[in-house]
Amino acid sequence: MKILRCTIALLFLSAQCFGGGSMDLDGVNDVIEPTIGGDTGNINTVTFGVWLKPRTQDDFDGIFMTRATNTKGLMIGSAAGNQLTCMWEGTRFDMATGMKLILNSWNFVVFTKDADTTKGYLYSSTGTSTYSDSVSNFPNGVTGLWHIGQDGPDQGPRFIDGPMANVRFWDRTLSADEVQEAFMCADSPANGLRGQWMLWDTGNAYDLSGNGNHGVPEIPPIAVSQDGPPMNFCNGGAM
Ligand SMILES: [Ca+2]
Repeated sequence: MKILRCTIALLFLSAQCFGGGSMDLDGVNDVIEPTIGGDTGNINTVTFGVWLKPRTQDDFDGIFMTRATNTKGLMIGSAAGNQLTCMWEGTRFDMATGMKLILNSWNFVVFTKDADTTKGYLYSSTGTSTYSDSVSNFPNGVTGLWHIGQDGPDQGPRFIDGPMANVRFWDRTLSADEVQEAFMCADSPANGLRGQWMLWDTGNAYDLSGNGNHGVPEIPPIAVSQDGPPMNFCNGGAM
């Protein structure tokens, strides 16, 4: 019975990670908007994770952002050459993380934040890179409207251009080992996950975390693509 349960769990995880592709954001007006509910608002540690395959990238293209209280979230920052950043309480948009997305190729990005530390992880076709510093501050809440694929409303052409999949949001800082597990789809669904949008469901972006933070395309429809994170990422396969 134990073995059967394990098999079912593994099948479920496998299907969760690589079941169906992505939403192919057009870089013009495609943005998906989940609202993070009140019960998930008052947390002081966070982890964000996302798969994306950009065709282009520019300063301030928003990956997973809110402006509900202060501007915060994942974005392509303004440090030289479009470096990835985890913007926080209106600051850190110009962090020199040294991490840059590879165009036209799948990238897995994770940032963690707590009161003392900001850490970044990038898995791409050119290898794995990490970032860490001791500049941080407590989140001032994460409740409210978030934007998958744009900096925020009325922020000009700050849209992601290309496929995105499996946007995840945790209420704690994942360790480096746990980030590796998330990359390999070996992590448990019940590990502090507060939002998970696979983005391969037609027309909508359902939150699979169980917290009901479903996303809505602001201007539907957004194209659903079969181009998803490649199978060979799973189980540590070569990129
Ligand atoms: Ca569109």
